[in-house]
Amino acid sequence: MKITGVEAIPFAIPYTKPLRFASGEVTTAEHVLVRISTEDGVVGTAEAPPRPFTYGETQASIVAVIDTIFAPQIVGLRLTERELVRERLDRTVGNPTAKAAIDMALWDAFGRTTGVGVSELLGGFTDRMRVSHMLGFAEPAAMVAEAERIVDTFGIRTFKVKVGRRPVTLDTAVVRALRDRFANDVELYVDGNRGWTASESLTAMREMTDLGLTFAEELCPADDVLGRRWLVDKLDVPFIADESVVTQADVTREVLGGAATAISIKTARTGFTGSQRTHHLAEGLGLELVMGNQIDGQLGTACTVAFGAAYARTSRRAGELSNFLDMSDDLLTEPLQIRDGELLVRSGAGLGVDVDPDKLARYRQD
Ligand code: MUC
Ligand code: MG
Repeated sequence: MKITGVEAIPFAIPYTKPLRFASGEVTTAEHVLVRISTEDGVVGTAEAPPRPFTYGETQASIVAVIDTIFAPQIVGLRLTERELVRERLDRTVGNPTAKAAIDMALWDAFGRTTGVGVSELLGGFTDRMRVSHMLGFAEPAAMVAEAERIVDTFGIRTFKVKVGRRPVTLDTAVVRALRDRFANDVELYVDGNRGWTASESLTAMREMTDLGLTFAEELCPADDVLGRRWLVDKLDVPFIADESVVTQADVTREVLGGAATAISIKTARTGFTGSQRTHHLAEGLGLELVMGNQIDGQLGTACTVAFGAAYARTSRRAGELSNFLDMSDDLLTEPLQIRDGELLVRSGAGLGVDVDPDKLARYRQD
């Protein structure tokens, strides 16, 4: 089970439709495929999605930190020495998605070595999750039409609506149009990606009180410390912390400080090992959890559903598992399929998915 190689391969696959939100936009999935090989000839894989507007990482920085710092630190360790891996990687601050992809590739390799699925290794609670779809910025009519297509084609009935534009009525009109169109047949929540101030957020949430929102996510920056506490105190729905809770210490700080009341777990930023820690912390604190999407490709989505389905608390709510639908292609030999609003965990050892070598050859950038 000894690690013999760590590769970081940049690849780029265009989106058919860009995703726009308050902190940025994505037009091409410029991700990094991480492959970990062992002395037994096993290869574990995961993907890192660079999000400079969220974590400061770029595709080039992820490749560089893995090639020059992380790979030399972990080659020679055993797959089971995850705590040692974590301790070594954490000597470098930041770089969450690079670290997470290494962690998840290790779990995939361990599952393949032992012949057990990662989701079973993590907790094995269920084999599926309901799916929540993220609606990026557009005019109200276009966002309603997109939601109709997603309901009709995939049976998805939970939507996270991107908000955070000015004036706030641009976005509240979208949410109202969705509620008018679907009545109570869909679940709706909003994510501001820090686009509004605390007072704009409260104005918007008051304007939407009759619309039955389930959650509000990261409407204003956590760094507006007192403003955010003031806002969260006034809301009557749980306030999800997403990009403000990269580490478990962040979760503790934001929740105990009154700046969040629920947590988004993204395997793309905390891997499986860190996501377990966040899950257990949230359980101890009695917080609701949502499995978030770091605008993942299919490999990243397979990781999210493997983790989310592993626990009761992460599979209770619909998970954000559908952004890959807007990509023009992907790397897997067998594409993920969302049916009747659900995504199944892949059976098979490890993550249960394989990268198609021809597709990787077509999209790799090195
Ligand atoms: C999300 O939940 O915020 C958009 C920006 C980002 O960091 O993640 C995505 C989705
Ligand atoms: Mg978010």
